Amino acid sequence: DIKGCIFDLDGVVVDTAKYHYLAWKKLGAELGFDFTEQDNERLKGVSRMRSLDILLEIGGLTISQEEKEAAATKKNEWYLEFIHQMQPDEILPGVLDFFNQLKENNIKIALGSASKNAVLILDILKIKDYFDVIVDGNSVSKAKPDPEVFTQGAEKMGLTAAECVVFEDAEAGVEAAKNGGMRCVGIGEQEVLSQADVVVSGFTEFNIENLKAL
Ligand code: B16
Ligand code: MG
Repeated sequence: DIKGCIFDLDGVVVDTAKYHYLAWKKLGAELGFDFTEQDNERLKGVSRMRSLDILLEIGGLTISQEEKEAAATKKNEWYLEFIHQMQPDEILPGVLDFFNQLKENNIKIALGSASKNAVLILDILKIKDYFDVIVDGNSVSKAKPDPEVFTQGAEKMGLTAAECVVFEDAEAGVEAAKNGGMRCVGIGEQEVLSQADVVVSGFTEFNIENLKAL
């Protein structure tokens, strides 16, 4: 029986990728190179420092550790300016409906995100109270596809991996769920997320009956 659902944040609950993109693009411009929306695809689900390494690789730049820390801090400050302007109506379609169905069925809700800003984002979207457990970039040491973020989520809910279902939009996130022995619903495209047990375009296509049938 499914007793808990673990949600990735960016790309599953809300599209913060567009704000990450604008902030990385600004940093790239400052460093003297262009950063495209296509480049940004490579940063989805990836930690902040690893994202910076990818950005620098795209720009063909090498900088010191100290400069990297400063650049990442700057990017995050720009990102936070966008985040603070977000509105609850930016929650992706069908998400709140699905959360309410889970509550009615006594299924626990956890967050499993790589973001260090996750709690702030849930606060701004006014949905923090839905979550029984929050695991984010501040509590994990190993990045997806390592299953740590999801296994911590299951443990904190007091559940086994087999009792949990993960919702993920990134390939590495789907891999992380499978590495943790969990069922996984991919949010996005079948070709990219083929390791997931089922792939849907979003929560307008997925309800509690679909969950029970997994
Ligand atoms: P921060 P997720 C990830 O969120 C984003 O997809 C990724 O682009 C970002 O670099 C990462 O969070 C870290 O975010 O800079 O806020 O710590 O998909 O794991 O919810
Ligand atoms: Mg994601």
